[in-house]
Amino acid sequence: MSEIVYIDGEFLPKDQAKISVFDHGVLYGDGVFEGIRYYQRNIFRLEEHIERLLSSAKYILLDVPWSAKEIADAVVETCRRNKQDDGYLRLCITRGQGTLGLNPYLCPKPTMFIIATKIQLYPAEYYEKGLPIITAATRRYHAGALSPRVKSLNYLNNIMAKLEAVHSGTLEAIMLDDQGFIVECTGDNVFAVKKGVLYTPPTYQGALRGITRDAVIEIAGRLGITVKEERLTLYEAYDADEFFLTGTAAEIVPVIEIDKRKIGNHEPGPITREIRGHFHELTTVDGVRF
Ligand code: PXG
Repeated sequence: MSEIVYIDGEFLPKDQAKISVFDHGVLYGDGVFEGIRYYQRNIFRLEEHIERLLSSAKYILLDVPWSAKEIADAVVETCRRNKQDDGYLRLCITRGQGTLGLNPYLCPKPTMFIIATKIQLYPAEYYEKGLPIITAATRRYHAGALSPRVKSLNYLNNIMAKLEAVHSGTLEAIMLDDQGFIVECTGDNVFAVKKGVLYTPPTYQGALRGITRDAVIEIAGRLGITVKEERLTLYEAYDADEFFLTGTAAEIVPVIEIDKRKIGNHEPGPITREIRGHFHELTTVDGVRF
C-alpha cells in the first residue's frame, strides 16, 4: 500500500517523511491536529475538521500562515496521490522548529504535515458483538489547565487512561472530570440511550466537540430521537439501555459492558444499530470529493 505524507509543500513516501527533532511538536507536544476519514473518495466533513483545527490553533496562539482553502487543497492532493478510495488522514500543525526551551515565539514557522494511512482502533468483531469498557482512575484534565476541547498533540492524559484499559484486559476507558462526571473516552465521545432518549455530556463540560458526535446528533434529530446534552454520572451509564462511542477513528462502537455491569441485553441495541447504519450512509456523501 502506498502511504503518502505531505510535509510543508512536499509529498513524500512514508519512509522519507521526517521532521526535525527540534520541532516543538516533538519536544513539547506543542501543536494541534485532526483525524479525518475518507470513504469512497469522499473526505467526510473536511470543512468542519479544518474549522476545528483552526479553532484549536487560535486557542494555543499558533498563527497558522495557511488559509482554510490552502489546507483543504493540501489534504485533497494528499488523498489523490495516496491512490486509495478509503483511508484515514492525520493532519497536524506544530509550532515548528525552535530551540530548546518552551518559548513558542522562538519558533519562526509552523510545520504542517498530513499522513494518509489506514486506522483500526478496535478489532472488527467488537463492532458486531459490542465492546466491554472500564472507567479509568485517571481524570480528564481540568479546563483551567488547558481546554480539553483543544485537539492538541499532547495526548498523555488520554494515553494514561488507555493504559488502564489495556491493563484491565479491555480496549477503552471512560474518563471522568474532576467532579466525577463522565466526559468522554480516550479518543471517543460517549452516548447513553435510556427509554428511547439519547444522552451525551455537553461540550462545555470538557468533551471534545466530535465531528462524529455532531453527525450522530443530526441523524438522531432526523429520526425523531430526542438528544439531551446533560452531565452524566456512572449511575446513568450503568443503567443505560444502550451505550455507544463515537469518533472518526472509532466510528460508532456499541458498548456492552461498563466496569463489569452489563448494558441492556448485553448486545448492541436497536438505536445504536440504526444510527450506525445512517452514519455509514452519510460518510460517502457528506464532505469533499476527490
Ligand atoms: N474525544 C477525543 C479525546 C478524541 O481524541 C474524539 C473525542 C472524537 O472526535 P471526532 O471528531 O473524531 O468524532 C477524539 C478523536 C488519532 C486519533 O490517532 C484521534 C482521535 C482519537 C483516536 C485516535 O488520529 N480523535
